[in-house]
Amino acid sequence: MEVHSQVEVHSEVDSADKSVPPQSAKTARSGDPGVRATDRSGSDVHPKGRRARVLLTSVFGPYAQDDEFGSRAINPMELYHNQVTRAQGGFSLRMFHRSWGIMMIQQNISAPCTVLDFPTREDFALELTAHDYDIVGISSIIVNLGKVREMCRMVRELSPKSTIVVGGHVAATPGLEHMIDADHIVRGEGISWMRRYLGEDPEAPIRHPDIVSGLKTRIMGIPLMERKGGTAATIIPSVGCPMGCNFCTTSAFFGGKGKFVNFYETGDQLYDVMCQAESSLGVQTFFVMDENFLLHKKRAIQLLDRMKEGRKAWGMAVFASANAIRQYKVEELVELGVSWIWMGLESPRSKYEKLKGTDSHQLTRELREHGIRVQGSTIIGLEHHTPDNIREEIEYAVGHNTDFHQFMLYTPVPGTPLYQQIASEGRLLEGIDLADIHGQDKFNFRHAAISRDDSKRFLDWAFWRDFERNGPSLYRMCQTMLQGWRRYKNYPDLRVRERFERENAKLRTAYSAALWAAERYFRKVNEDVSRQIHELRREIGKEFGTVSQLVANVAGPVLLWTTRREDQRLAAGVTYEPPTILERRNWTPAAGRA
Ligand code: B12
Ligand code: SF4
Repeated sequence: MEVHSQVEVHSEVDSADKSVPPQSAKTARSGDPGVRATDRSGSDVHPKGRRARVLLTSVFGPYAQDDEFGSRAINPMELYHNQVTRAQGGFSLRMFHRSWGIMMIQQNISAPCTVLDFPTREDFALELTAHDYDIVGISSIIVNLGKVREMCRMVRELSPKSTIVVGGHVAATPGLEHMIDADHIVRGEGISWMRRYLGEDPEAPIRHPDIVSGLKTRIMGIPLMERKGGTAATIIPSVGCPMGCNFCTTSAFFGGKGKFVNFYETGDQLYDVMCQAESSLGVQTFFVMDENFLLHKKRAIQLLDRMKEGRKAWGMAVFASANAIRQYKVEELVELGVSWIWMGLESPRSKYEKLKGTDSHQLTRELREHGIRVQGSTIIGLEHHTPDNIREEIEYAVGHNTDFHQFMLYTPVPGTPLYQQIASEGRLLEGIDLADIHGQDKFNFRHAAISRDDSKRFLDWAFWRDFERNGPSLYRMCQTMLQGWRRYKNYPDLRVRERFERENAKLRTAYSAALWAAERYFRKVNEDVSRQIHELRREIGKEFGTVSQLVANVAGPVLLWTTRREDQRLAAGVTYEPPTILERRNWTPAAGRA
């Protein structure tokens, strides 16, 4: 097996039964909106069936730069620094996430399959020429369409016999078949599509891959050590969301209002998947990638029952809408291990169903008091926003004092009801490159009251104001953790005590040092935040005694120095890119023979 320069290679040779002949195509799983938009091969099943060699790849980098393929410096391949903590300088959380869609597909087909994640163009070219791939599957979202076009061109040139399949959210682009040279464009759920295409049973149970949720984490200028079990495992129970908010691409892509695709219907199934991740990855914490995990209460409660039976002190980061959260008592969430919730806080005046009847300020406060970190998500530039009311609305959002806050421009993205509506009103701006329609720069439509340039100014101001008023997210997280610790350290359920003990161990050590550094850092630039951090440090000292103070005094100055150095690096234009990763499955030397 070749090793590309700077490429991390993971390999697993799986003894899938190759003696079974290809089956005829079956109907998709219920709820599967997979659509074949173009089919130049004229066949539903690849002639080689499950013996076909498959390459699944994400689009090429580097990402955090402006280039002709659609990379944008403002749109790095990072969750937090892109959309959440980008104004927090050296305190911004830097982290990458793998392309889970293609990992899921790879795990659920029996054909020999390579996943190439975050390649450079050179890596991609090398892989195409090193092996005879029958199928090249490219995964992308809409902003990266220019890269898909280039990758299709490269496949035609370097591996002309390969069938090109394009999937992921990019498939929602109207007229995509005329923009790229692909054989199949797959809309919606991809596992069942690929299984069908390989002559496998599209309805077979879903096998979950082992996924470490984040990689190359860095904060305050320090890369965090990567050790087994140190990072949460990603679990993907379903895709889509039945709430169907008009702007929501994920919901629209998997069927829209009232629809979604479940990979695991029951809490029992989910429990088994989590046990598997626990034993293979050594984790106790899970990043549950489901747009609205708590909405499915029966499944969540069944999972809780199994966790109690199995004495699991697991922690869980979830996405959930306010209406879904309100179905539970907060103690129930705590017992379920929910330690972090990503919640939409669109606007007090918005009409989204999920927020109806909720005092989101009060809900946020309550969750934090119970040790649940809250990541709010607020949209800038809703229809009712004007230059006169938007500052007040941003203040309202920032006033939630969430641990993290994502801001995003109201953006009609192709494939959504909002896009159709704005298009039919003739309000889409012409000549905007798809690479710039991502919600972190400027409007792509004519807003009744806010200009395109002002949209960026307001968005930037929201990030800045949140940081100015509430301080670094790291500090807010520590605040929530301490509140949770105080409330639950003597809780009757041992699992809950164990989890809080585990999660809060860092408050005594690394976080104490980080807070020492943060307090000093802000003394000159934001006295108020510095005072708040000082107060928290005093409380932590009271709770954990001299150990935390000792660690803070020794390691704090180092962190202060690394944070300032990081600020300088960022000011000098340093950016971060994910590593290229190559993983093979069902791969034997014969399978890979060119
Ligand atoms: C993780 C994630 C990221 C990661 C990227 C990880 C990566 N390696 O690419 C990070 C955090 C970096 C990220 C960044 C961005 N993201 Co993002 N991200 C997600 C998120 C939360 C999860 C994706 C996921 O894994 N889902 C679970 C898997 C199983 O689903 P899936 O990827 O859709 O895959 C399924 C199908 O689509 C299909 N499929 C996928 N690939 C392929 C390939 C083939 C060949 C086939 C046949 C099928 C197929 O099969 C899969 C199984 O059913 C989604 C929201 C969501 N819930 O999906 C947003 C989402 C994909 N992101 C989105 C956006 C807009 C962005 C940003 C532009 C945001 C921004 N402005 O800040 C940036 C772009 C960065 C960049 N330079 O490219 C949008 C995409 C919108 C669109 N229509 O294109 C989404 C849907 C969020 C949203 N609702 O707005 N993102
Ligand atoms: S609740 Fe969230 S995930 Fe569901 S449709 Fe609305 S924005 Fe999308």
